[in-house]
Amino acid sequence: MAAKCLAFVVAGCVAVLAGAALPETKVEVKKTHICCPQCEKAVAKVLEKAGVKGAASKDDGKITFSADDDKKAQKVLDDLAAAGFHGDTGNKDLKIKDDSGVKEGKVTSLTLKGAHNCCALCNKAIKETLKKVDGVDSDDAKAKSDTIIVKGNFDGKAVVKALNDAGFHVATEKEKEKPKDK
Ligand SMILES: [Cu+2]
Repeated sequence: MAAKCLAFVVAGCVAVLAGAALPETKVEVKKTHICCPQCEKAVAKVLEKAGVKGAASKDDGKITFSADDDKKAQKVLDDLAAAGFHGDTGNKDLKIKDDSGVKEGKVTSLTLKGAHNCCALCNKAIKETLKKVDGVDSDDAKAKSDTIIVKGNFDGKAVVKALNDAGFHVATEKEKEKPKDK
């Protein structure tokens, strides 16, 4: 009986040690735009390419994954952003970067690239988001096209923020021309 108890304690210790020996960074990205199985698949592709385990769910708009360490986790977040997904990690250090390159101030036209827009539902969400921004008159967002030209008289930053808040990561044309370090 005593030996059996000891065995349990030892097994418990081994399990704890094994867990500690494999540090990993778990990330939960909330408020992303995941509206359909195609969106889920797009995220799964990014995670698979990065070599991390995780998933996206259209039910709660969350992307969850675990990486070996913070550095790797940040790289995955950068990859998700490059694929057009934006979201909130609730973490100041590990987050989807504010790298749109948009300038402060009013503009009459703004070309944005990189948004995840895989289907009519995505497109509808983008259009509805843009419509709500002060001074936006029109946009040419189309499903399956990642370029959006927004027209009107509006604050470019407000447009980018609205899209980010809706779960879409975008960048101004200039920013996208920079070579990506992969
Ligand atoms: Cu879609």
